[in-house]
Amino acid sequence: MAIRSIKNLKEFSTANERFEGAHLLCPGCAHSMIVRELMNATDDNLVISSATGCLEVCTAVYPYTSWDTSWIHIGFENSATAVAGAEAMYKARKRKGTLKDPDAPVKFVAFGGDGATYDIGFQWLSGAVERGHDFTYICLDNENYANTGGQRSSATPIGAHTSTAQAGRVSYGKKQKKKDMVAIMAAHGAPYVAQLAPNKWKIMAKGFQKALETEGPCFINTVSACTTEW
Ligand SMILES: Cc1ncc(C[n+]2csc(CCOP(=O)(O)OP(=O)(O)O)c2C)c(N)n1
Repeated sequence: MAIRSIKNLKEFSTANERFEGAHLLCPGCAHSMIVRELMNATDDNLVISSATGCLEVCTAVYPYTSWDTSWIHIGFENSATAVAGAEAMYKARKRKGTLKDPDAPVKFVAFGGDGATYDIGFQWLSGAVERGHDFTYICLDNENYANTGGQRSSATPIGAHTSTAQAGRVSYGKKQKKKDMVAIMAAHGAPYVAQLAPNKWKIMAKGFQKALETEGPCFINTVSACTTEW
């Protein structure tokens, strides 16, 4: 795998412009920082899928796209399945010798919000990890269903105020604890799992590179500050 040097932030952050700036994510939203950092972490070709959520609705507003790479938009629930299917097809075509450039290095990456990952896409993610596809799943964990108005998810921490778990006279907010998704993915036997955040950009970049070069299904939960709902 072609790994980018992560010594210098300025060089690293402009290394590989495959995610265009003119998207509609909120100012300060960490989703775009996480995506850009992942795409800057390698020079390999990327096949990316995005679940429905803030990332998808803000980066693919017809007829424009921010994605200067292969990109699949799929339903809220099955980002993992979409990229696992692409990976299986790639392997099959490589075996049959029908790829145009069989030696070009390619990595498969699925993005999903916490609603897509912890709740509605949970069984699809679990299946793709159990089958052992060679891909990296990155959860953009802003701890709520931001795209649809800030509803609670199972990644929302206890006590948080959301539009469907309100704090006030009757309740202190969400009553359940945050689901430990990283532990659940580790229990699947995933060869690499991590919890990362863009405030420590070098650590996050190293984690991305580790996941991309590790064979098999890797899972990274990235904490993505939500400027609208937090
Ligand atoms: C099966 C299904 N249920 C509900 C929706 C409506 N929906 C679209 S995006 C979204 C919220 C996404 O939340 P999350 O995955 O946390 O990503 P975020 O928008 O916070 O980045 C919902 C509920 C849908 N598109 N499909």
